[in-house]
Amino acid sequence: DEVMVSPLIRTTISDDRGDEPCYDGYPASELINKGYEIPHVIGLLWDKRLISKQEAEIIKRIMMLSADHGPCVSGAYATILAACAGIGLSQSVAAGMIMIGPRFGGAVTDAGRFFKYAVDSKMSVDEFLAYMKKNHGPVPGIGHRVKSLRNPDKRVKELVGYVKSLNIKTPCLDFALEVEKITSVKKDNLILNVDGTMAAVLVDIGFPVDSLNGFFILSRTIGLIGHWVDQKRQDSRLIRLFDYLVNYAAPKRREV
Ligand code: Q5B
Repeated sequence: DEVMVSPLIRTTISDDRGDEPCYDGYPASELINKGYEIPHVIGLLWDKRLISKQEAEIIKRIMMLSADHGPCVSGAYATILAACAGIGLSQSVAAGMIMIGPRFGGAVTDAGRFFKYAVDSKMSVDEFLAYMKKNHGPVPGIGHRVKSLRNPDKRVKELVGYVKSLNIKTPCLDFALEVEKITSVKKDNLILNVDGTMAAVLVDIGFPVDSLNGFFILSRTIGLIGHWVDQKRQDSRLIRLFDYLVNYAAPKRREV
């Protein structure tokens, strides 16, 4: 007798019940044999559409440019710290991943959301900045700890230059660049950063706002794995901060 069971979950992106997985209906083998690449898989699994060659090239460039930014940034540093404490690969990468948030790497979704909101509502840059200041605080996608007008971020210049060379409509990117013109005059490190640039470009090519942080998370995972393997290869020792790196502001030892 057949037993009716109501499904526990519903999926709309993939099916593994045949002899191979299908991503939004496309068999994995066909994708690899017909010249599709990782960005196409991202398009199918994150946005349920087979993206164009041009869109795939943009995504490939975004991923390559944001795969790593050295050992000093919050994510890589956390992974290195964990690796040196003898923690395994997945947990060390997770430690780095946990750092991806509103200040570091995880500003992509909100940058996309707010730039899109401004463009859709036909706000001027001044109106947008006033709105952000009143309602949300720092503008996601703007500002960098070390990059500035005097020390430009080549990744950003490269991506903007490439996307602009394609002669496609880029309303969000254009708006974000106008925002940068105003904020960077106030303070020269308030530039359009890598999160903000990725966000604007990805919104312009139609990716859903909620998927946007995924692009940084996915790309930076490549770097985080690299940092873990690098420490392992070097048989690195446990890291313990030196006292002189800490401002001990607790009260001096006293009697009870
Ligand atoms: N102020 C990124 O700030 C940072 C402002 C602002 C208005 C803003 C800050 C910020 C938005 C989040 C964002 C992604 C925390 C950055 C990344 C990937 C990375 C990382 C790497 C990689 C840096 C000093 C003064 C204050 C603030 C004002 C700052 N940002 N005002 N809008 N957006 N941005 N994150 O230097 O008057 O003095 O109180 O939160 O987009 O993560 O390489 O490192 O690839 O790994 O620490 O590139 O900009 O300065 O926060 O002390 O602020 O500037 O209100 O004003 P800082 P803060 P005041 S890309």
